[in-house]
Amino acid sequence: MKLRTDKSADALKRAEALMPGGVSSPVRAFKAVGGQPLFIASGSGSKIRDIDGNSFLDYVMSWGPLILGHAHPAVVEAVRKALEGGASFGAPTVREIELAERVTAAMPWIEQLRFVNSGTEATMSAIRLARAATGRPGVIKFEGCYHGHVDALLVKAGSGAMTFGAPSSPGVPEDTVRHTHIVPFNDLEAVRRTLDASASEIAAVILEPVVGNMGCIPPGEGFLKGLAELCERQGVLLVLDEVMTGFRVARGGAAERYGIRPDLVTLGKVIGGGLPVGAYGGRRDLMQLVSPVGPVYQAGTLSGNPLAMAAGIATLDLLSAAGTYERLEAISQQLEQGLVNAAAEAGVAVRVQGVGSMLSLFFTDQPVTDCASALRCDTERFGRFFRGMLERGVYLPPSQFEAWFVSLAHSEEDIACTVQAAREALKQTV
Ligand code: HOZ
Repeated sequence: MKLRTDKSADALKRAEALMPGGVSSPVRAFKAVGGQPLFIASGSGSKIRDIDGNSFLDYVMSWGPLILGHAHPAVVEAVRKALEGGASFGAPTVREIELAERVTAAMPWIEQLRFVNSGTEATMSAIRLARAATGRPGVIKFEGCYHGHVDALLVKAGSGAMTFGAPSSPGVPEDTVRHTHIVPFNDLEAVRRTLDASASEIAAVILEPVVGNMGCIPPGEGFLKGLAELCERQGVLLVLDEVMTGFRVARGGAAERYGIRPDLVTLGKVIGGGLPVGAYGGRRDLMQLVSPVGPVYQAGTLSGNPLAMAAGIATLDLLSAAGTYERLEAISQQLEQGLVNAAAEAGVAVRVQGVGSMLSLFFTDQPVTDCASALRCDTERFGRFFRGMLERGVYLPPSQFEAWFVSLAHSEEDIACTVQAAREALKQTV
């Protein structure tokens, strides 16, 4: 299908004059895949429509939050009701309690939490808290994991930083990252060596338990449990960044799925149902150090925003229905298997990797287990595939190093259309 792009092209010119790259977040600019970004007008269920009137099956899903699909009626109604009662007060509201109750019921290792406005704020605050609690400055971070654009964590980072080949950003002073120790993902020995050498200076190990920001990379067998044991032995806090995986790979996130108990957890995306939100929480004794109970300062004008709380409550309530995650898992499996078959038919070597309703199709014939193996993928080919899918009405994340997200709104028919599109688009990449 030939896409109409005149209106998006005009919008891009206007946007570029006003905003770097014409976008509010780098990967959206399509620079890694060629072509120009499309300006989206609306979304409903599994589909989005751009301002030129093209319609797409969406697997970006706002980068993860929209697990129910676009504009779910229950979320729309909850937000409408909240907005009619006032958009923000900068004072406590009962909705914060209601969302906190739902989160802590699903993730009992979160004994207390604090709402913030984004995943970046959540990880930044969790690291500050871990440092304060242990009195140590060091943090172990994994190469290719992305925890938002927090200075101390913007080293060998995934997501847009990896997509644009600037994994460690200028503007982050050397001194700020002096205490950030980088190890390869899935490499327990490297963590052990780092801890053996400097445990007394390490406050925390932070990671995406299932990586979504170098494409989807699952933890190897025993990796998370091994990590939890190492942390416990060395008195180092385990911080799970579940911004992407929380309420996504299981109701209780990756901690539930892999049976581990983190000290601190960061959340975002799904718990805000598509509105800006973040949260960090965990052991009560640690959270009691947060201001105003303790001395660790952190605050925010729009934190616990009523609209975000309302969208989150409506979303988590729908997710608690019996069979929800089984259905998500089944439809995602269907997509993964369909993509594997399509690639085999097209004679293209790919790896399809997924956990729950997150997945990636990597242009490589080798397993992708860490940053080094992700970087060996053929990104040019991914760009051709991306453009071929777009022409066929499928909107994928515009980078090899981002995860696709399946929602409860995706039907079996949507998956069949996607697989058919992939069959054709993969052949074009040869
Ligand atoms: N870095 C985000 C996903 N990993 C993308 C944010 C966005 O462009 O919205």
